[in-house]
Amino acid sequence: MTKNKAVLEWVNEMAKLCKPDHVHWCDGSLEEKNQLEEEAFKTGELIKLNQEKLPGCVFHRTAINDVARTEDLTFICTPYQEDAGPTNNWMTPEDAYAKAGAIFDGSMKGRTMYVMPFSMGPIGSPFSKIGVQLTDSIYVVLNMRIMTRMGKTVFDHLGENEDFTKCLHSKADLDVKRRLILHFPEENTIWSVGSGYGGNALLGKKCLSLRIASYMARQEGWLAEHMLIMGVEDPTGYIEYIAAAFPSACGKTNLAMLIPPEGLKRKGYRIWTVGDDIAWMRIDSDGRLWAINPENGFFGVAPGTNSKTNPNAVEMVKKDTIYTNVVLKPDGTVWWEGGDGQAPEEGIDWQGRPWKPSLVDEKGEPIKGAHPNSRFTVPIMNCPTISNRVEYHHGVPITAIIFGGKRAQVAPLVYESFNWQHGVYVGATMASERTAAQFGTFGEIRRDPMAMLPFCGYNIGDYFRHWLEMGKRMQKPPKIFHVNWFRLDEKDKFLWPGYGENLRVIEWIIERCKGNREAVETPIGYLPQPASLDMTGLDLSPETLEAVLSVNIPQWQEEVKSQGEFLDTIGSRLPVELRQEYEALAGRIGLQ
Ligand code: O2Y
Ligand code: MN
Repeated sequence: MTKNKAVLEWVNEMAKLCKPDHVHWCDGSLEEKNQLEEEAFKTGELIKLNQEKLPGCVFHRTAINDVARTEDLTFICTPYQEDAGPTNNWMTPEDAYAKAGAIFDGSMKGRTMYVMPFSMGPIGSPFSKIGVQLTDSIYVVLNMRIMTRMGKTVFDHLGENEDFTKCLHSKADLDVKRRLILHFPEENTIWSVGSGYGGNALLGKKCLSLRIASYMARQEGWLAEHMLIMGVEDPTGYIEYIAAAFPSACGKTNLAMLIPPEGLKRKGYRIWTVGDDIAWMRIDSDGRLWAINPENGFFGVAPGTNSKTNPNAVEMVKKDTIYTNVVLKPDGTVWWEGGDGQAPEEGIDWQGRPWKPSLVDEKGEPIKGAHPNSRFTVPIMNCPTISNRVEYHHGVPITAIIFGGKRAQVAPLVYESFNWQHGVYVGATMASERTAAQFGTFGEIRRDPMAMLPFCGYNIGDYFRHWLEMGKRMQKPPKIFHVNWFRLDEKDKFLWPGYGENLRVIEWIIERCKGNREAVETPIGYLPQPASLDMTGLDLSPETLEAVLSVNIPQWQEEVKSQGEFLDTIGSRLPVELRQEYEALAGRIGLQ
């Protein structure tokens, strides 16, 4: 399939280590997909779903100890710890290769090693990067086939070039004690062993497109970010594009596929989805920032996805979808908590056990049928709102960058930073409150700079420096905003209705970028005057709108103190400009 010497030598070397019975070079064809599915149906790795109701859909259950990314087992492997920085787990490359090598050794005996050439981004685009993943999991091959451009064309494009990311993956024995997700940015290499799921195993996603790509992006002068990209078509038919970073589990997929509320739909607004998770952004000759989505599919969370939260997602997962860890219904369809329709009277839960909605655990709590991190993997082309520019080699021009967190208090619905440097500070200090579903104390603040805390492949201080330098190189940088859809009132009720209504805020953001809307200057940035948000058709009292837009000074004094403590943890590579932004904010808020 390829004569590329570097590929052939590396595949040989890895095959010697993992000792598979067979090596299969993936061409990415439909016949190959069908064959692999048939094989996986026989072993039980996949279950064929009801093809009348869910054509082209299949179902998979992971091992019960393998249901999410494992940040504590994820490492950046560089000779010096300082280069991985204070926010990453670190190992020397020697230690990492030795530890993981011992687990990979013979891990594919009795199995087939699949060789998958893949492109992140349209094949041939100057934005795109090529990877080759080796894996012993058919489930992983079929997911990568959806999430990336995978197959022989990628090798044809690579030719003799040695510039590709070497991605080695084996499920091995799925023992969590023998699981490691290792990144070698200086060697353009990823080794992942002991997990068969999600971000741990689909190496084009978080491992390549964020951790390795963020390192490349710094070297090469671009940005690899944990951001959705969406086009907002205004009533004149003009489309502005925005990129938005939110920590995991903040509704990025829903926002990327938003359906305008009636009031704004009547005005003529439409949303076009470019991507829901990752943005690669470069400065073009027009001095603007242009973005592509390097992925080719969505790996979305099933629970909570329904016709109210995301009607487009409900539509797109009706065909050609891989479902993972949801409830299997007796009619060969699937269900999840927070999905459409009633829970089935009976079914099989994500662990393969008989399940019914009335089951409770020893504490009397309902037993969930679908795992909270259960997923659908679906081709981007299934999305009803897909942008016609997803295949454009230069992507889309970005007008605004939005940072957001899940904050019960403090952060108002929206504010605009004063300039690029202040915007970088806003992104660097953004935070979410931990929810009951996560590790740690409920309500505890987790700072998640640019939503990249688990994904930045190098020292976060250098990453902030890179953002500041990017701003200096752009003649027309995007404006930077912060949003918070999750503010609560004193009875713990959301002040803002969210979902489609968020377009009202996005409209204000875009109009601000065009210089068309008024704003109030506050110590934290520019906020909308309540009258400058279009509230047509939304029943929200003026008092509630005022509350969700309020800047509570005593709360902000505490917040700024906590931001300062976070900056102290970054160490000597924290850019002085961010310390200056802190001092300036502290002064404005009356802290000094
Ligand atoms: O749990 C996993 O392995 C998947 S995590 C994930 C998947 C799709 C998009 N974003 C994320 C994330 O954690 O940010
Ligand atoms: Mn994500």
